[in-house]
Amino acid sequence: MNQPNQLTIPAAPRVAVVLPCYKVTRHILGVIASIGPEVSAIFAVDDCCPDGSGKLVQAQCQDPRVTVVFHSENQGVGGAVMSGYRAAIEAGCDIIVKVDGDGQMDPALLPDFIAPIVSGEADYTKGNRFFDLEQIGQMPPMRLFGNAMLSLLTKLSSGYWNLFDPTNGYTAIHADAARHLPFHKISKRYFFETDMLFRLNTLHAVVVDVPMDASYGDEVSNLKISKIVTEFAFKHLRNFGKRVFYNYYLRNMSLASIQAPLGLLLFLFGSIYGGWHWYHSASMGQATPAGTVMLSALPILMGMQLLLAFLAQDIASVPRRPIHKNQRARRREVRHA
Ligand SMILES: Nc1nc2c(ncn2[C@@H]2O[C@H](COP(=O)(O)OP(=O)(O)OP(=O)(O)O)[C@@H](O)[C@H]2O)c(=O)[nH]1
Ligand SMILES: [Mg+2]
Repeated sequence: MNQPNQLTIPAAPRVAVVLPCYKVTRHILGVIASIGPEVSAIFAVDDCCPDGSGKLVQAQCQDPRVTVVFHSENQGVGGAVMSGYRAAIEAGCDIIVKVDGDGQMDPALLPDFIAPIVSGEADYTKGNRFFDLEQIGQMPPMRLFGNAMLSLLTKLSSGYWNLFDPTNGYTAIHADAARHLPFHKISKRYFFETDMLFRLNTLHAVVVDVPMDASYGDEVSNLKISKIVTEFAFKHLRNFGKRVFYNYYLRNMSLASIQAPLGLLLFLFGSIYGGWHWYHSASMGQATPAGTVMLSALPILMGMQLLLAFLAQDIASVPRRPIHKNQRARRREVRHA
């Protein structure tokens, strides 16, 4: 029988949980109590909570894994998560999972989020509530529609065409990827999860969806869709522009770098030229000359084809090689040492 070589047995990764806490006094102790032994450190980040969630944890939680981090001013969920990431990186943790402090995320699912990172398949994992068709049927139609639209926008702005449910906040990240994130630039409030995806794409990190159950209980959502719609649209557009510039002009040039501007130009020219002539001929009651029709139809068709070709190339360039050094690479390093 083969004796296992001691050096080739991977050291268990140190897993940390970050708990953003804001008005969660009713849930936080229960959430901490249900975090399993696979986790070695817990960072509860009190986001200047008016109800004293952090003080409550310090006073009533005996779990030795818990550290409470306090914010002197409220920063929003993103700000709280990033403080947690910093603390976990400083403590030498390998994988950092974010679980909400309000009890909406079941810590029993933690292993599902960690596994793809440990096996070297992903740098970042996030929940996706849209795998189970039975469950999708039970969701409110408006929520389904809103999520589909948001997902499409996020695919364009983040470059992760393989992901769905972009605002899902149940996530895990490898510390090697977290270390390279520009924390000061990431949106701290509702756009946080989406902006994270854009930032991860600029690092070429691999992101994988983890199927999970949706639970719509009696929680009152703080998200006012009407208020954030214009803000989201603007931020998506900005991220899309940045991403195209970084990926297709600044860091790399490819056929797509020509397809996008040429396609856009032809499409716009054909539409405006054709539209104007159409309006003119219609109001004069004349037939448009065949040459004018050709001059507008051809650029529209060519432009569309070029834009589709650009999208096809963009979809094909979703990052597939993890950036973190996985356990296998570490093992090789140990063996060569
Ligand atoms: N609302 C809010 N939550 C914060 C803030 N800072 C940290 N959090 C924490 O971030 C997590 C997510 O916030 P929620 O308001 O529950 O957001 P959500 O779960 O996406 O939305 P809901 O469906 O309304 O629960 C919770 O654990 C909060 O405690 C903040 O400034 N405002
Ligand atoms: Mg919540």
